[in-house]
Amino acid sequence: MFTRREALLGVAGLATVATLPAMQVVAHAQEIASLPRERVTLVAPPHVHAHQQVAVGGPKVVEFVMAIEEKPVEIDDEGTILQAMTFNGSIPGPMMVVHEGDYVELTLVNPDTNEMPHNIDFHAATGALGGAALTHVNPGEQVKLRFKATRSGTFVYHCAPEGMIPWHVVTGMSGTIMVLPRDGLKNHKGEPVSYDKVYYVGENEFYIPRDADGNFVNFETLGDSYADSMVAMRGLIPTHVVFNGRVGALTGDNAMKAEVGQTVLFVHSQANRDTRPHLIGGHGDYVWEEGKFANPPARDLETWFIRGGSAGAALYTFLQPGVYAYVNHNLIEAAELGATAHVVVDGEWNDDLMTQVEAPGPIATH
Ligand SMILES: [Cu+2]
Repeated sequence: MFTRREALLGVAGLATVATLPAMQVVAHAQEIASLPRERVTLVAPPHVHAHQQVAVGGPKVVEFVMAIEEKPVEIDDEGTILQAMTFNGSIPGPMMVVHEGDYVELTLVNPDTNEMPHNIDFHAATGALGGAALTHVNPGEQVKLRFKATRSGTFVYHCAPEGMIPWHVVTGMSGTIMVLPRDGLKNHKGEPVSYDKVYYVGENEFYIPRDADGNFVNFETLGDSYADSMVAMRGLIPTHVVFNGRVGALTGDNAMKAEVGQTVLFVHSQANRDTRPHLIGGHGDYVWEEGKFANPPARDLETWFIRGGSAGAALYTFLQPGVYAYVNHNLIEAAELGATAHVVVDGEWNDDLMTQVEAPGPIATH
């Protein structure tokens, strides 16, 4: 346990964990300085910034900038407010894409309009608590971290300030980085596979405190929400389970879109809790459940399992038009708590795959 003041200020001790041997730093800095650089502008999920699937040329340094934004966010149609903490203003934070062997160089900005210290732990990075020990920033500070993407796959990143990690994560501070193999994705036979589009679905569960009458409490500030939120979180029963920060975020005008014949890569993260994506009426042709592209993908999956604290990837070529529901197949969480998205697919119906042989009518006597 820690006091409110400690919660707000964080514990600065982590910043001293990692010191690097000076000689090595100079040698590597010279090597890295000779690499080409690319500055990428991140986009809000479910969209993903433009990228090559097969790397062109050798390793490079890929620069990203993310600003942390604390803000109230409406998370359902009933006006329930989450005092959220976000990477770049979205829940989840934006997806970054690089290739294995590239260097990720992130500038993490904590504007002075925020109340809290923050940092970032990349599951794709090696050492210093995934970078968390080197990126602690108070309001009004920024920091720059560079790490080498040595393993391919989809990996979660999340905020991890000492003493406050679960609160920051379940109020919005997680996202995904996808490290593609330099020669692109491969199927179970090692043959190249590619996608026409990619969508990033970040799943979050929220724990909104209730008042004595059972109504959700709308707190005035992030700090005010802390103590009651911790009590609700310790009960481990979420009030909302949502994709992309809000009940229905990926439905209606914001539904994901595809065409018959298009191959879509769905990247799905959950930084805190297990989940089980399922595309109703479709499949996962190739699924990297653990999200790690060095392993062959599973084929023809109906539902795939995403471990809390990880991101997985599923590749599917749409064969029929229509509105598909993309759900967490804990159906209570999908239908009652919010974890349902839609994929609207245009194209021609294939009646070889499915047809209604007889329309509904009176029961026939045989
Ligand atoms: Cu944070």
